[in-house]
Amino acid sequence: MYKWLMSILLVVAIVLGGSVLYQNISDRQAAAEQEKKDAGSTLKIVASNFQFDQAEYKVKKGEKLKVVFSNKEGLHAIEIKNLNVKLDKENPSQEVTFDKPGEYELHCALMCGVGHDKMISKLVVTE
Ligand SMILES: [Cu+2]
Repeated sequence: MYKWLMSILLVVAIVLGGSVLYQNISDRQAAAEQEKKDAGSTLKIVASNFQFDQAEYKVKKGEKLKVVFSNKEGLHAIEIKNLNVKLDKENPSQEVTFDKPGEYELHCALMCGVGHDKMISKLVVTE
């Protein structure tokens, strides 16, 4: 009788332990996948004196992106021509879906100094 009870308990313990472990793994997998998704859906634009961190930013048509702007040096703002994207220090992110393929001018939208006019990059929306 005692032996029988012990083996039942043992089986219960194994099943419980196994399901907790499984739950843990699948939770972690889900979190990792979500993280990947988040990372993939952000377009980061960093400004310094007097340029942006990339001369050309590429995005895919139809992809919903969170455009995040930040200043690494100096005080700047951005505007993407014809796309109604305007970001600055107070309003640094915006969710955008780029629908029309093409090349768009991305420039500094805040008079920041002598190099202001040179702060122009390109945003390319590909099919
Ligand atoms: Cu500027």
